Amino acid sequence: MSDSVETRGDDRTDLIVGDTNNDGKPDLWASDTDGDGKADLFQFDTDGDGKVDITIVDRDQDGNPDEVVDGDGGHAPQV
Ligand SMILES: [Ca+2]
Ligand SMILES: [Ca+2]
Ligand SMILES: [Ca+2]
Repeated sequence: MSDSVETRGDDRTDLIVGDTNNDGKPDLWASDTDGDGKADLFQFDTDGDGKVDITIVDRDQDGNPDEVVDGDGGHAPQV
């Protein structure tokens, strides 16, 4: 179980979905949770199993992480 993190909003729009290791599966997400078009939730699948390993929340959207947790933080990407 991973800790759950609080995000700015309850919506989720994936602004960026990346496949950094080119295995055909997404492993990087930058998402907007409050509908203002700016990313405030960043997630990384570092071991390539399709599940998020690190979740970073930038709650004030200043570009600096405000909270970092292991796992998806209760915000698993929609596949
Ligand atoms: Ca946002
Ligand atoms: Ca993983
Ligand atoms: Ca911040």
